[in-house]
Amino acid sequence: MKKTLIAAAAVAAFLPLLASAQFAKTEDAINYRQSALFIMGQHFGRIGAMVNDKAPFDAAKAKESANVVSAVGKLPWAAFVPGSEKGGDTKAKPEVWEDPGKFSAAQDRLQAALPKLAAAAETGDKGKIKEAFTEAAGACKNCHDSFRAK
Ligand code: ASC
Repeated sequence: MKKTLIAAAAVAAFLPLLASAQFAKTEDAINYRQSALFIMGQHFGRIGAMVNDKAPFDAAKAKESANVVSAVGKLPWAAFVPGSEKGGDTKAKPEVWEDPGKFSAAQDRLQAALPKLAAAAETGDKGKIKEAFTEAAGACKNCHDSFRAK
């Protein structure tokens, strides 16, 4: 029991290090999260254009983009590693690291919204997709407002 506790404490102590170790350097972590967010923005934007009548609605394309956003939306967060507050052209605010609970809650809001967007896209119903898109856009904006510099 005691050994287990000591082992758990040791693992917990090194967790930030393990997370950081996924990236060879700080710039890689910043590039990784920015790349994932860029792909998300591209595909999210395509859905937005369609549901807001800026582009012809194509159910198959909406579905493809929703699936991309849903999958890639899982990726950026692990790249906000300690020490990557600076070191590239990051727009991440210090609050990402200063208020991890709030940052985590903002991620949870997106993670709740994205499967709904994917499910709505599965139906091919433009109205349902628009509704789910709006909810997801709210989650994007919520996080940007608090954690991304303009
Ligand atoms: C987009 C995009 C975002 C979000 C955000 C929603 O299309 O690239 O970051 O929507 O603007 O408010």
